[in-house]
Amino acid sequence: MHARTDDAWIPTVCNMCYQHCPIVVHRVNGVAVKIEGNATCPGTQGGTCPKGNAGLMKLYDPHRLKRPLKRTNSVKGLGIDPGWVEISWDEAIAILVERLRRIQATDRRKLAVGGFNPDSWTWNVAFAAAFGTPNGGAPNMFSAMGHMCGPGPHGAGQMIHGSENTHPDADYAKYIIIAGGGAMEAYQSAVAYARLFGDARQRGAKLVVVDPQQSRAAAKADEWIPIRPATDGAFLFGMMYTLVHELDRYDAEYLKRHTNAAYLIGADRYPVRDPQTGKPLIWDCVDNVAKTYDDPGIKDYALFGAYETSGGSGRPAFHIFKEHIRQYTPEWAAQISSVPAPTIRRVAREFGDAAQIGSTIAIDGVTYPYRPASVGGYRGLGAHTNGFHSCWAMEMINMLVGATRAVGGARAWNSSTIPGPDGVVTHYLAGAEYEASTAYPPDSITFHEYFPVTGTNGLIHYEGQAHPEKYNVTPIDTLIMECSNPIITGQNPAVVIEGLKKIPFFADITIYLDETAQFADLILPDTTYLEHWEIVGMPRRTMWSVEDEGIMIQRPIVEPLYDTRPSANVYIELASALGIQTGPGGLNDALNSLYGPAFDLSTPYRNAREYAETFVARCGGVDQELIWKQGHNLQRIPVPKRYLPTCLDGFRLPFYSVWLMKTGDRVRDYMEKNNAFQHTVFDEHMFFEYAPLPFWHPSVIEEEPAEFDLYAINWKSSLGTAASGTLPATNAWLMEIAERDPYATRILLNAATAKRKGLQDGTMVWVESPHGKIKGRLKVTETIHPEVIGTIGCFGHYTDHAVGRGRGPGNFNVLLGSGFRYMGPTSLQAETAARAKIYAA
Ligand SMILES: Nc1nc2c(c(=O)[nH]1)N[C@H]1C(S)=C(S)[C@@H](COP(=O)(O)OP(=O)(O)OC[C@H]3O[C@@H](n4cnc5c(=O)[nH]c(N)nc54)[C@H](O)[C@@H]3O)O[C@H]1N2
Ligand SMILES: Nc1nc2c(c(=O)[nH]1)N[C@H]1C(S)=C(S)[C@@H](COP(=O)(O)OP(=O)(O)OC[C@H]3O[C@@H](n4cnc5c(=O)[nH]c(N)nc54)[C@H](O)[C@@H]3O)O[C@H]1N2
Ligand code: SF4
Ligand SMILES: [Mo]
Repeated sequence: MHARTDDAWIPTVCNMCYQHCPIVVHRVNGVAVKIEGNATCPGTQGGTCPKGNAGLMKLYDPHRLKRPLKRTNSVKGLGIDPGWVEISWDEAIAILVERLRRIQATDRRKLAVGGFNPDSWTWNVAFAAAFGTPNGGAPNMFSAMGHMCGPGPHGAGQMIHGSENTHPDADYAKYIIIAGGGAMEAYQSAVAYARLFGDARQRGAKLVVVDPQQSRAAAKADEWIPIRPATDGAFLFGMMYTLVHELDRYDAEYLKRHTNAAYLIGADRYPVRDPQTGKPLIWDCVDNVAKTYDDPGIKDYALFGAYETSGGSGRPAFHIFKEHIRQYTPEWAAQISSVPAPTIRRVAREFGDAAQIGSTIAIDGVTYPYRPASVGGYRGLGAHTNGFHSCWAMEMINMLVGATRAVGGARAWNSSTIPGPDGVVTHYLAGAEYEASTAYPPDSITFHEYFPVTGTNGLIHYEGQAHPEKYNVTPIDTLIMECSNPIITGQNPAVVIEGLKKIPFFADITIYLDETAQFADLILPDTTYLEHWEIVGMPRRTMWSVEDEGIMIQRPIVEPLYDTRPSANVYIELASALGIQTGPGGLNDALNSLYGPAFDLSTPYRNAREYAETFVARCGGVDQELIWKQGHNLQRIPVPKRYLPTCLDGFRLPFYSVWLMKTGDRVRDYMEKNNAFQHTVFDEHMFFEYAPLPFWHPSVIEEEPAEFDLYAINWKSSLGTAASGTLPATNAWLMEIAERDPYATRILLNAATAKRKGLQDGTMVWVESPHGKIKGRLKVTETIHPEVIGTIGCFGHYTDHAVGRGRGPGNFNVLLGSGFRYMGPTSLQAETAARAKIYAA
């Protein structure tokens, strides 16, 4: 027995996924021995999920990289030995600096910086900005994260309420519909949501989960509604039909006052404007006259009718909406989604009743609108080619009953709304950025000029790099990518490999020699979150997805185990060597634009620790001591910032999206003016989603040949998947649990379907799509829709770094299509479901 010379519980922040739950880590004699939740966090109240708990196995993983590596074999390809040689950090940095100096002096666009490490992505964004390359703004550059994750939900959330995501206000909800979100496992903080949803149900709230498989959320819900993949939009339109056309149930007052639903729309689909002021007009149905939308003398707004005004004739946007959804009856929706029409009608009625339209609630002595019903969802709803419109339909139904930003209704990830034109809120995707970046050929390989309604693309970068002539983009020379393994996590590995081979120089900041690292020229071994200093959380200082805001700081529990360096320190060192750390436009300046003024432009801070300490000193206010003591000063977002009417600052939500329509017109103009249709593979298809109202269109997978009679889907479990670390396959503890779980490493098929196909539980089967096939062991179950084959998580690793190598059902993503056709035409959202068949192996 050794004496305990060191025995401490140290507060820091989890990075086993991006939710950033505060944790405390027990260190004994220099060894981290236990991770627990940090009880001082209002959202998590001291919980962690299984992944958070298993973080020690990441720190002490024997497969971790131990020092920098240089490639000696210039030929890159699958199964080709890179010929790694160990080098010193000095040499590694010198190689990179030399290369970056050359790019700095010639064409700065030739550098791309990306990847997504939830801890430290702000560093690569800031570094790219300071370097002056347009190929870095999206934090997801060249990673899988960009397109496989949330461009559908993010685009729709941004457009409607200025926030990347929408989720139920579980604190006050009475009726929650989750359509395609792994609530309590993945969607929002698993830890906080398990508690919040549990509490809500104990209060009597009803939880309805719409999902092709009986997720853990569905298992804990009052009702599970199995749905055909990629058809949630139809289900939601069917509900809206019932609410509007059958029940006459919608929040007219909310629509009039908090949205632009009463704005008069002309035959050209744009608002009818007052000739004098140029402001949109509404029809005052008491005075029977047109008034500008902001006229303080409005007595009441017309939502229906046709009106002649001095600015032309028009109908209220809501009238147009009602006519538009007349086609979407529950019977129609049932045929598409497989959810029976009576179920759609019943859920719509329950939802409409639960919304308590017209009711109010007093919190802290202030009265707020109370609409305790909402629909939330994430990748299941959005990660399809039609996902942007499905997520938009979710936003519409929430607005329809007055729930968006109301107490008990649909909450936003962040509380910032940006005032836009015509009294309507806008968001960071709109405006100046797009107007400015209209060079042709495009300056960037982000495809931002072609697809302004997305902050996160991904795979299309690889296609642009592999085939620049098809897209008329300038290929890059050097990629610095961090914490990403797109060969496993990307939509289709073949495309990623093709693109990677065409990148002349690729520096990978990683902790494993994973599949993607095999294509690197330089490997910079990172520290894990338990070995470094970092300012974490969204720049706006909220946790990613619990309604807590404040400052969170990671600090090392142990010194870096090997000859590894925190990625932040690499960026700092590079910036310093390149002369872009200080001064206007430098790294410090770029960090200030993300975090608010914290850093002196003239100070050459030496490392991430100095940045973290400066940040706390400048931005921590009276809480500095508290932040150091408990690792954070998180508080619930104050009530007035969360809810209507105060949260909108007098602006309205776009029930009718003029912005999207206008953006479509602008893109078309840009393409036509530049003859881009002649120069690129793009065609009319890229415009069809730009409309003022969402509409139903099937996913591209419905065009696959009929022999692929089933659907294949994949989801994240509480044991892992990706972002970050492709768990459980890279974590010994999680892998051990996964293998004991009867579902986690299997191919799931409904019992009736298995019987029809003569397939027995436990046998080996092939799942084949038009694009690829995987083999695995069958699990026959009642917990999945009869038309659906399911697999959980990311498997299919084939390099030594993953303990899960050769275990599990193979890489689901080989089943997915590739190319622009398999992405959302507006959002570039990857289609993550496939049509497939299943047969005995
Ligand atoms: N445990 C865990 N938590 C995580 C992560 C992780 O790797 N593991 N990663 C984080 C990241 S990066 C993200 S983006 C979030 C994602 O969080 P989620 O969006 O919750 O993640 P998924 O599991 O991909 O999908 C959610 C659900 O959608 C269902 N689904 C699939 N297709 C459809 C469909 O067409 N319609 C409907 N209605 N449902 C469908 C799946 O069965 C699954 O239950 O999680 C974050 N949190
Ligand atoms: N089949 C399937 N594919 C998916 C998903 C899914 O649910 N199923 N989810 C999609 C989603 S939502 C996302 S966001 C993406 C995420 O996909 P990626 O962006 O690829 O992220 P991860 O898989 O989390 O991490 C990949 C690599 O990061 C490295 N890594 C781990 N920890 C660290 C660290 O601390 N520092 C550094 N520098 N490197 C580290 C490891 O080498 C690991 O292989 O995957 C997408 N792909
Ligand atoms: S939800 Fe994510 S951040 Fe929170 S404990 Fe689990 S892995 Fe860590
Ligand atoms: Mo993600």
